[in-house]
Amino acid sequence: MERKTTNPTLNAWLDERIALLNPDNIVWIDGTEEQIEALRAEACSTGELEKLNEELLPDCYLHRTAVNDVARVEDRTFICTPTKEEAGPLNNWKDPIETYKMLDDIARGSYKGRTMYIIPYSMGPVGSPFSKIGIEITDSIYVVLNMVIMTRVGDDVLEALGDSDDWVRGTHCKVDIDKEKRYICQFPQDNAIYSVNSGYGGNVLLGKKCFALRIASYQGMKEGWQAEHMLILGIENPQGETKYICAAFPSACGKTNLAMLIPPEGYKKAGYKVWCVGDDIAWIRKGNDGRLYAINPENGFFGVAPGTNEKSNPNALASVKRGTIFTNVAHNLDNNTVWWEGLDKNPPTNAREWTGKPWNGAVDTEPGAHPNSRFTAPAKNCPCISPEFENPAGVPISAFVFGGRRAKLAPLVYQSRNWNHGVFVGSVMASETTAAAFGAVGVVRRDPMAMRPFIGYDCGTYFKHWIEIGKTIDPEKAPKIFNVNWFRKDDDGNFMWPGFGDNLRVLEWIIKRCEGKVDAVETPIGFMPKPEDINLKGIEDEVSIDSLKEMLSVDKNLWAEEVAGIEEFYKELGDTVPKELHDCLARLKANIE
Ligand code: GTP
Ligand code: SPV
Ligand code: MN
Repeated sequence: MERKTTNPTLNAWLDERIALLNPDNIVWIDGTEEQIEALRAEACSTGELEKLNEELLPDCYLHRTAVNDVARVEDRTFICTPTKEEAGPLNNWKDPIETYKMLDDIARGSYKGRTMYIIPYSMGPVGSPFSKIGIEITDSIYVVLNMVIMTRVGDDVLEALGDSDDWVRGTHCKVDIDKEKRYICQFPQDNAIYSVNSGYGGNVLLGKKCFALRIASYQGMKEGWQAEHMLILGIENPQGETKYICAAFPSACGKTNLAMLIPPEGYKKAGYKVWCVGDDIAWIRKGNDGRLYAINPENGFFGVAPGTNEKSNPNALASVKRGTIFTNVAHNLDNNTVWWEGLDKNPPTNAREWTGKPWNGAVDTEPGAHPNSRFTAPAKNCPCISPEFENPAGVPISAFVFGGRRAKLAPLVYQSRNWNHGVFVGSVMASETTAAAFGAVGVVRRDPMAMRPFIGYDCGTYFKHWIEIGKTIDPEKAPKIFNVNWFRKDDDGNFMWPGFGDNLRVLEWIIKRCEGKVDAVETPIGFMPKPEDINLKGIEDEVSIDSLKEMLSVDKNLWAEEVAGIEEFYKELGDTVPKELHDCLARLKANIE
């Protein structure tokens, strides 16, 4: 093999991997346009990609995964630590030694007749003190082309790595896309990831959930920083000052939409602007001034396609107009473009649905796009990408916001009393499940900090890490912590809150709270807005003041049930749940009674 680096641990690992996987060819990905263009052409020649209309969607491609391989597989995702306790009760656990052996047996010889691509990538701007380097080997051009969009790839990454041993080993093998032998395994103590028998997004773009959340959350716990499933956005007020918010919502619960929101008319006129720093993952650490700073370790968006339209998220739509890979959407054969449910009211009549079968767009047949169909778009395409996107020092965080899909119970917004109570609020999050992972959709489950499938170690210890971080920040400088719920439904099952751009109305209250510019009402669960402090100008027809009052009410009977649910959850998590959180739970229980 061609040696591209003197790095001894990298060279030794590659030698060992090559001997095991037995590729016909080996290609180092250098990230140059010529190399990428050649790979696109090759993928088109084999049908792995289809080139879309060059005028309407320049440099855009369509990819279909196997029908059985369309989402993350949480039941086949494992944290492999020497003891089961280290992985904790929410993770599937396997013994590392046995698991390496099992995976090697599955992967052995599987690159025969194929090419091994070696992808050196950086999570975070190359050279930033926040950033970390990974090497992913894969036999999938689709993975290479997605990683090139989602991360920083190329020779400068190898240069930045030098001879260091601080890099994440990632092995991906398509094998036969056999779902019975599909495994997504993380080895936090070894900085290693091993993914076999899948070709879908979160299972195989190893920089994303596997590294930037599962491995990185463990690294953060050891090294004193945080890796979170959070968007990062900046809100610029009419005076030109920008405040940054990090928000954690579970998969397919609105991060991309919030991160790119367009202010309602009145706000736009007044001069408000929203800037997107990130839509899925935040790496957070304390800066020299004692405040918390966040970077987005990614370089693109792997966003949910269905529901994205000119009204809900025009910035996302603009982002996917060029250089984008679409996965599992419908293919409009009349003009060689793409379509998904909720794009517009005109489904193509001469089309193929996401599996490739002919489709006439009739709404009473099967959907055209898979509910978890996605776009992979470069961050630089986004019209509202923040000028701070590449800032190696990150952006200062004013507020953390937690939220999920709750048809009942959770109010539109409330604020925690202090840091520890905020950690409690995040720890008890619950949300209805979505199509982003295999399994039933719409079932309420506990999803602490939107990290349930992504914490690379024990959940109670992760809460402890949050509490410890709080102790190191001056309370004056600590982000304030909030909870929101855009998904409250009325008795007829309609969403009560218009959501999307109008969510800025709630963020405005949050920012005002951070600046000490607005009062709040103390309730049993925390601080809530006075209804008149949520600006409804322009949406009075959609949201009556009575409806808003209902969204801001605390139903003690429902909350008593919730307390029982939380007690059960904490019991499941065991004795690593910190005392500070048990104290918050006791206080909530007393407040409700
Ligand atoms: P992942 O990429 O899976 O982590 O998801 P995400 O959190 O970025 O979710 P995304 O923004 O893609 O939203 C997923 C779905 O939620 C889309 O179908 C949206 O239409 C819907 N959604 C987003 N924001 C809102 C909102 O404010 N109100 C309502 N009712 N639906 C929303
Ligand atoms: C999620 O499921 O939270 C995603 C998509 O962001 S995936 O990369 O597939 O995990
Ligand atoms: Mn996500």
